[in-house]
Amino acid sequence: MIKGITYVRPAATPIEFDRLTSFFSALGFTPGKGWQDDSGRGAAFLAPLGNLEVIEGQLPSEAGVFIEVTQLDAVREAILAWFRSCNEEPSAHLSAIAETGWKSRIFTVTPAPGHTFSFWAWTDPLKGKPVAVEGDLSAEGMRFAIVAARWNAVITDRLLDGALDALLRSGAARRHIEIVRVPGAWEVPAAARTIAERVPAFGGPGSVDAIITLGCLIRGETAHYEAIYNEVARGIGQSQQETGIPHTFGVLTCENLEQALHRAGVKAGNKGFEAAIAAIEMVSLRRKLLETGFEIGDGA
Ligand code: DLZ
Repeated sequence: MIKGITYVRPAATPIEFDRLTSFFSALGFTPGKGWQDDSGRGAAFLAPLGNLEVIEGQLPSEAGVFIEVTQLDAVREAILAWFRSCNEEPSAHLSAIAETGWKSRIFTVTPAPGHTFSFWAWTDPLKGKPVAVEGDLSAEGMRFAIVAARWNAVITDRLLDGALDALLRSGAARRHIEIVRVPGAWEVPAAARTIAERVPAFGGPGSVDAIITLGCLIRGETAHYEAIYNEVARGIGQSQQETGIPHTFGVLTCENLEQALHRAGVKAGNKGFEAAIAAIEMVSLRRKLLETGFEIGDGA
């Protein structure tokens, strides 16, 4: 199961480390989980998407790292401001913006010797499509509850692991994630509903922004499988609709254990991870939709 790409930049000295971390912090990257031990230290900067691209032919620039952004001019301005804050003349280290051959614009910057990065943006990022309001994938400052069934724990533990991985790597703080275990999928809706009704709007403390529900029902091993499944889905949906708190659905319904293992990340995607990412997106989307003064076409 491929989960993500980490591109490591070795900093030759502590000064170079501080310089590069200051540079990326100034550009608005979501900070990831850093580390420090006897062998050294690391600082992580998260991006919502990553991919590994193999190119035959000429590279678009000498930089080994291409960072896609949505507002190229604003990013370049932020880099200029960063150089100014270091009392340095940027011109030797920062190229002008140029057109590429793939309907985009690009510039290259070398914030420290030997560390060159290209920033680029599509000229028409929507490619003619209408602007949509969408949630972002940063979980910083968000609070979550994960309600996970214990029944079929070999599966639900993996779903829980995937959900935690997604939340923590997207910037959520561990202290902002409440994990609730219930006996089986049947109990998931009641626990989710209790948590959802704790929000201040319902007069209770301990509010969360979203609830991630996890469970695993296996047809071959579950009497009244359809009846249980329908009731679990209905209960979770009803809790979401009646409280307004986003609930994401990570309750697997599988024919057999092998299928459940596949959906829990043994071969491909982990549905717990997906449910957590959906929760982050829905919290962000909900905040945007509730914002006053949003104008259709704003698209920010
Ligand atoms: C009883 C039962 C059965 C047969 N199968 C499952 C299952 O596949 N997945 C699951 O999460 N829970 C199962 N349960 C337990 C019920 O969900 C519930 O916990 C018990 O009936 C107690 O109310």
